[in-house]
Amino acid sequence: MTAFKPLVFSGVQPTGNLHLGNYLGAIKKFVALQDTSDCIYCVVDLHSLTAQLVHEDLKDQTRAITAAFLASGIDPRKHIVFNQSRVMQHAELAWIFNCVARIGWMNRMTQFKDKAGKDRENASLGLLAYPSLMAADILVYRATHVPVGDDQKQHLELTRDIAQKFNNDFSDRIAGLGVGVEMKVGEETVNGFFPLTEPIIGGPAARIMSLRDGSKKMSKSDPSDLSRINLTDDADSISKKIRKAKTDPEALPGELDGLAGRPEAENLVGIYAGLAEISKEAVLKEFGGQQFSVFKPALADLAVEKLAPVAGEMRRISGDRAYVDAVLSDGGERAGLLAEATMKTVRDIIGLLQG
Ligand code: AQP
Repeated sequence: MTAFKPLVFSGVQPTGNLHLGNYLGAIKKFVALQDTSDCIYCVVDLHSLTAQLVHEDLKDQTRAITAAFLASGIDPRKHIVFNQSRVMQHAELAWIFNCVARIGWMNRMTQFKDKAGKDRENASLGLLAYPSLMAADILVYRATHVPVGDDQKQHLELTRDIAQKFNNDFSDRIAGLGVGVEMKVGEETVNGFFPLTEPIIGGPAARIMSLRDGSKKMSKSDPSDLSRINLTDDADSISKKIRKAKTDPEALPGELDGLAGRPEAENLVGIYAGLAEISKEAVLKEFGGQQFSVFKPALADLAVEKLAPVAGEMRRISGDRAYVDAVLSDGGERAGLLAEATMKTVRDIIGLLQG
């Protein structure tokens, strides 16, 4: 039985300063996966248009995210790093997926509901169709694994739904052209052109929450800078933000159960665990019974120790704009070849008249 070749794909939007949530929830995983898989990492600039259509500095923000990838340790020679808009096949496949996916599926997305707010009728069509473009980003490479934070879980389920519907709708043509790959869906073995991509989510830092409100995720678009630790923050800012982070008056518990109903405490413990690459249980073993007056300085020291080298590298790499642009251009060319190979077959499957 042939199988899909394992391939990792993920993306980050150039919508502002990267924060600790992006770093622990996504980028650190990108770096770790490089040792075991072929990886494609993309700055998803077309996606960012759903947040803000007119950008003063979209090019520089795209370069800044690229610099963060490289500074964190992603190797652009062994893997592929590029920005989405260079490879037009993403948008082409997204259009096809717009015709495969159902409006009801999009309407159910919690990210759409959150971002559209009360005035949904006035939200852009792009915001509604965001998950369809995300599915295209992944499936134009027939990627099998996607490392993301927990907030993207629903979008990845939708990516699987789109792949499955495409495979079903075109099953005869896929079989006729002999371009299907066998895969397991539950108990059944089915033949499809697109893989049912697996999310890679998990660990203690899959969803880092705001430092000001343990019920909201840490986000680039939160108006309060105190809510997040930016990858570009200096040591003083990191320490100040952790010192001011909202907590409760109790000491840290010795066991995980003791964090129930204490979202801010749980968040800080998760951040420590993510940075130290240990479990939350191990953090509580060390700090159980201690007050935040002891835990917060230890967390601040750890955050500075882990983030300062990344921030320094980011500054150095950002200073070499020609290098960053060359990485994106080279990555775009390599990604474009892979994407075009997929699209040639997709056009055949659909029956579009080709040159
Ligand atoms: N708080 C978080 N905890 C863990 N992972 C997170 N991610 C984002 N926030 C957290 C993960 O980071 C990757 C890139 O995210 P993105 O920039 O493409 O999109 P986003 O999820 O919309 O990020 P933000 O920071 O919340 O931006 P805004 O404020 O613009 O919406 C993804 O893998 C994401 O899961």
